[in-house]
Amino acid sequence: MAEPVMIATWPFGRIAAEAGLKKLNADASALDSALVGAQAVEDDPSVTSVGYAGIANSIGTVSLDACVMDGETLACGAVGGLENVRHAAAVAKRVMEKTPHILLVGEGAKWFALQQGFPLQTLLTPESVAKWAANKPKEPWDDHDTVTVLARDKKGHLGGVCTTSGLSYKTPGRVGDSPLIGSGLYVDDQAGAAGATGVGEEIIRVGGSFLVVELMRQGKSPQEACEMAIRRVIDHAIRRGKHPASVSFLALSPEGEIGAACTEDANFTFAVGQKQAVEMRRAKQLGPSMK
Ligand code: SD4
Repeated sequence: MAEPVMIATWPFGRIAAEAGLKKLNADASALDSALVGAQAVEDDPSVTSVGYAGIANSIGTVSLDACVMDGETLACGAVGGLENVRHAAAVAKRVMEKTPHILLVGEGAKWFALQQGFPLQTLLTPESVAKWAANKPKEPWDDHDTVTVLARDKKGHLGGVCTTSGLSYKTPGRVGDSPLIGSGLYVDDQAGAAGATGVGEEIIRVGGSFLVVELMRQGKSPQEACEMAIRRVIDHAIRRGKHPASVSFLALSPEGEIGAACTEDANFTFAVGQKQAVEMRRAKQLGPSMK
């Protein structure tokens, strides 16, 4: 029997890891457990960048991106630009289970969610509206954070979930890395699982999570793979004459080994749930000078 492990991004990853680890320890699959963890964050109004009470786009609409992936079967599903449904990750899982497709967006994703019995509701709260009205950042990427949850279950299978309201004040219609399989998340039992958080455009540009998993497939440890992918992000920024944006990668090997790395701007912490306990760790930060 494999030792269950769950890792999840940012301080609110603790909420995910605590909820998800209980499921893992109760013999649930990696994907189901990761979904329970991610959903606990989607439901928490104190988390203002995921699900209910997520920060709105430039016209005050909360628009969610999410995906799920199963490492045993490579089954996956995703939603982009989903409005008025708080459990975006669960809708993504239904896309995986109930349709021949992988990604549904916008009105179509909402229509599908409704058809599947998900209630429609406003995702705004008095507090999130007040924050939106008062705090417009200089750039959309000044206020964000995604929960990405990776898990290994007792059978040794891997699963992952990624869910977010994306960059605050983003352009209406903008979709980030989080619902894109291979960018925000990639999971393959035969190589490993990886997830991302940060400025989605920079993650998409390097095919982030797929890159990390492919590096593991070639024999790199999760830590080495995350660091190599972050160096790729930094290199691409430098080539374009840009300061490297906030980007972080998190990875889990089929053996349960953990890796994490981030750019200097990210200051990335993540939760690790193992046995009965959850602890917070800080990712290795890489700057241009450390290339
Ligand atoms: C996005 N990657 O929409 C998400 C935002 C995020 O930490 O993860 N922020 O680009």
